[in-house]
Amino acid sequence: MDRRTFLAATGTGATAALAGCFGTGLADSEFDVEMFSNRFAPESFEVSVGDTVVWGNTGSRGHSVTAYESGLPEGAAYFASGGFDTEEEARNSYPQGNIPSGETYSYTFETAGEHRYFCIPHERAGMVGTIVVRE
Ligand SMILES: [Cu+2]
Repeated sequence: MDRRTFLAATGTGATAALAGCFGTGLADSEFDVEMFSNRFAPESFEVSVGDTVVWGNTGSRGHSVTAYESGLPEGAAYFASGGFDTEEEARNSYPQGNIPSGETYSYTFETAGEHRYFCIPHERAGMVGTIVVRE
C-alpha cells in the first residue's frame, strides 16, 4: 500500500481537507501524519526503510515530534523536531523544536522496526504515535 492509499483508507485526507478550511494553508498532499486536536493521525503509520515521513500541523496549537529513547529499535538514530540528540535535551529545550500551526517536520527513517514518539506539550493528553518501518 502506498502512502496515498493508506491515507485515503484511514480517512486522514478528508480530515486534513476539513482542517484546511480553517486556514492553516496546509494541503493534505503536503504531509503523511496530521497533528491536530492533541493527536497524531494516523496514530500508527507504516513506511519502508529510506522513506521520509512528513508531519503537518493543521491545528491551531503548536506540537512537537519527539522520539521516546526507550521506544526505538536497536541501533536507530534518535529523532526529534528541533534536531535534538536525546529525549532529555528535547524535553528540557521545549519550546525549541515546536512545530507551529501550518508548519511541517520531516524525518527519514533508516532502521527497520517500531519507532514510538510523542508531543511534548500534549503527551499527558495522550498525543503519542508510532512509525512502523519495514525492511
Ligand atoms: Cu501536541
